[in-house]
Amino acid sequence: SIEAWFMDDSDEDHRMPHKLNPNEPVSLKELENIGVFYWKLDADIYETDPALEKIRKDRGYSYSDIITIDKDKLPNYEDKLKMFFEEHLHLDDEIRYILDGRAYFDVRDREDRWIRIAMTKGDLITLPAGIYHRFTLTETNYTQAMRLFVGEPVWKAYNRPADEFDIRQKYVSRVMPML
Ligand code: KMT
Ligand code: NI
Repeated sequence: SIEAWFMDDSDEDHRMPHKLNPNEPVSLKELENIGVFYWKLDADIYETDPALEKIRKDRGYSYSDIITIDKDKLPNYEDKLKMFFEEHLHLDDEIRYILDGRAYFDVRDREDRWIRIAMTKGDLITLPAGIYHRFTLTETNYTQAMRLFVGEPVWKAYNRPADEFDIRQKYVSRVMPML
């Protein structure tokens, strides 16, 4: 199952785990409450996997590509990682399937605390449109991920603050209806 936890607020290297002491884990249920969904798949067979095909068909994920995040393989590696780690949102869901290596996705909870989601090979996650989040490699400095999208991909990120966007307000009213 997935491993997630509330982050400490130290400024040390963000590729380290940043767990609280004692650790405060976050359950899959809590992630679902903020619109984050997760599947475990067999990444060794991603090219022919019927389970992946079914998710793609059911959810309309018509587009896919593969990004390798490695210093020697990704053009503008440092700039891209810096951008990915800026807190941002998108107008569409962010769907990522880890084929190799490791990565962290950090998402804000309802009280604006950071939850860190540890992703390893075979983990597929969907972050809802409008959620504030960021991405980093781990201390292993390498991952390969499939990026999925409904229709033609739009990668544009809007850095926080982006509270006036319709998609943000829709997201907030969906997951925080009492506010
Ligand atoms: C994003 O928008 O946060 C990303 O694309 C993260 C990097 S893709 C593995
Ligand atoms: Ni993003």
